[in-house]
Parts: sequence; structure tokens; C-alpha cells
Amino acid sequence: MGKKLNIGLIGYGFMGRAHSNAYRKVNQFFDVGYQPVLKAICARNEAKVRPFAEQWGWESVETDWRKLIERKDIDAIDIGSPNNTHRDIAVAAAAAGKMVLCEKPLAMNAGEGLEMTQAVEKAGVPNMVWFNYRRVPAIALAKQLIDEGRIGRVFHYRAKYLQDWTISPELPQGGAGLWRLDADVAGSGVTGDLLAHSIDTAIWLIGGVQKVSAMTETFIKQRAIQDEPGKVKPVKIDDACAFLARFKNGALATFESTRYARGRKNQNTFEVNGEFGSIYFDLEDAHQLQYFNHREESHVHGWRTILVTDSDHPYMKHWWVPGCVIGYEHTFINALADFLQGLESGTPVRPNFRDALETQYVCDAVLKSASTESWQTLGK
Ligand code: SOE
Repeated sequence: MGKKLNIGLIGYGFMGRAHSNAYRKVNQFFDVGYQPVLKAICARNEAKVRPFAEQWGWESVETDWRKLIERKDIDAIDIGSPNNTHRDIAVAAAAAGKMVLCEKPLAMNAGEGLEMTQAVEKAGVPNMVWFNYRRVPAIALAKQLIDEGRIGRVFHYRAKYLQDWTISPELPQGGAGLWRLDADVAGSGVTGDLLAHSIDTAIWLIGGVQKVSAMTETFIKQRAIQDEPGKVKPVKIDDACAFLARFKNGALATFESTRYARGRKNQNTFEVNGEFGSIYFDLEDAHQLQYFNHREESHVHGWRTILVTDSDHPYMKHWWVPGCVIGYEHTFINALADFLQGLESGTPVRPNFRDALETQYVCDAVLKSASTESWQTLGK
């Protein structure tokens, strides 16, 4: 089963479940030289974290992340807690010589992200950011098709990330699940939470971003505070954001994200238009990739739908027989397998903190562009 790797996970919310599931399943499906051990789960609320530990098979519980980091029996710290905790935990974990895995977005802002990146690089510890959508087989196939030169020079990239769960003005901000609506905890709204995914995917597929011009809107200006009945607080997050971008290679892009698109639950799409073809992906049909090949004879031109479930498609040989689709949770298992394979092979996994910092710089530039109504140019 490989070398044991003792994990200390911080956070038991949505991502705590997704990561716990990945630690439990990875060795069942991937032949990797490391075996994660669910050593300790950490969260401030002991009454809630204890049953979580029991449900998922965590061996022990901590209520203070500093104690978790001090423990000699922990090899890797996994940060699945809200964004305003990422920096302090990652910097302390790296200083203690632990491997660090961190949920997206890397940080509240690029300043914090830089500190975190410098900390893991100085300590020389393996690190990864859970941009799980890179591990959707169809998105990994899109990367393969682009890298194989099948669509040639890329002219356009068009990304959308749409949800609808915050439309009600009655929805409070802060606390479990709803910390994403509180700028003091999340750093930003859809830009950090959703567009960070789209930007990470875009940089991976197309390359670096040169400049951006953005607009944002906060539709509901104040909300009640979940954990403080009777109190309201101004809403400081961006509810929606749209921006234009120019990539360093000259391609043009549009990105749009909102939590106010009635009927769209988690629609994460992109289209790439190149000289010889185009590619389209929609997370709500995650097992498919649309591909148009202009180099075919013109009488058979047309978009084709590739069912990305064959054993020669990315990741799929580890799962079921062709035609049997995998889902959201598998993207985390695939990501973890890549992290462990990186440890084994000595070729570190991507995206690492440095990659996620690049995305963070784009997020910061987008927010600055929106607040100053100006184009923002990214550094080299
Ligand atoms: C927000 O609703 C959210 O849970 C994001 O935080 C995740 O990163 C995204 O994958 C799904 O939506």
C-alpha cells in the first residue's frame, strides 16, 4: 500500500468532506507509493468536529490548528477552512516542515499569497492548491488537444461561471457555509470563489494573462449576520463580475461570473477558438467535451461530442468501464493521486502555490480594475 503519509486536515465543511473522501478512496483506485492516513481533523467547534471525525474515520481531533501543526506525527497539513485562515496556517505549517495542501483561492489577496508561496518555497516543502477542475477528465483532455496542436493558434477564450444561490435578500452572511458572502472572511465574492477556478483553468490551457478590464456589482447592499441575530452589515463582496482579458500570447478573452443567474447552479463553461478548431466544455455535462475540427473534409464538418470515459482519456483508466461516468468528488481523488504521484516521482504536482499566486494576481487586478474603472496590466 505504500509509505504512510499522516494527514492533518483543518475544516469540516463542504471541502472537509470532499478532501476526507479523497484520502479514504485514493489507494482504492490509484496505485501510488503513498498511503494517506486520516490522522487528525481540526476545527474550533468540538461538538461538531467529533461526529465528523467518527463519520469519516479520522483517528483524532484537534480544536487549535497550532497544536495540530506542532504534532510530530503529522506529515501534511491540509487547509480546508475559510480563506482568512489560509495565510497564517500555511506559513506556520511550512515553517514546521510540513507539506501543505490548500483549498482555493490561495489567499485573501496576492500579498498574503506571496507570503505563503515564499514560506513553502523557503521551507522546500511539497505544496498544492486544490483547483480540482483541472482534474475533470474532459478538461484535462482539452489541455491535451491544445498541447497536441489540434486547434492551432488560439484566438479566443470565453469563460462563464454562473450560480444562483445568493439571490434572496433574506440570506444572511457569515458563519457556516455563508462566510463566502462576508468579505472579511472570503476576501472577495465571485472573483475569488468562482473566477479563480476559471482563471486557473485558462492559464493552464492558454498561458499567462497580460491585462484585464473588469466591472463588478453588489446587488444586495446589506445582509443580516448569520451568527449575530438582529444585526446587519454592509455587503462588501462582488456578487457578479465580468472582465475582458488579453493573454500574453495575444489571445482575447471574456470571463463572466455571478451568483444571480437564476437556474444556473454551478455552470462552469469555457470555449476556446483556434485556427484549426474549437473546444467547448460545460461542467453541468462534465463527462463530455465538444470539439470542432476544421481540418476534416468540409462535407463532414460539425461539432463532435466526445464522451470522455475511455481508458485512454485522462484519469479514466483508474475508474470504470467506458460509458460509466465519474462525478464531482472524483476530481478531488484525481488531484490527490497527482499530489502523491508527484511525491513518488520527484516531479512536483501542479498547480502549486506559485501557480495559484499567478491566479491570485489576476483576481487582484480584476478587482482593482473594477474599482478604478481602468485597465490593469499584470507583471511579467
Ligand atoms: C461556491 O458555491 C462553491 O462551493 C465554490 O466555493 C467551489 O469552489 C465551487 O467549485 C463550487 O461552488
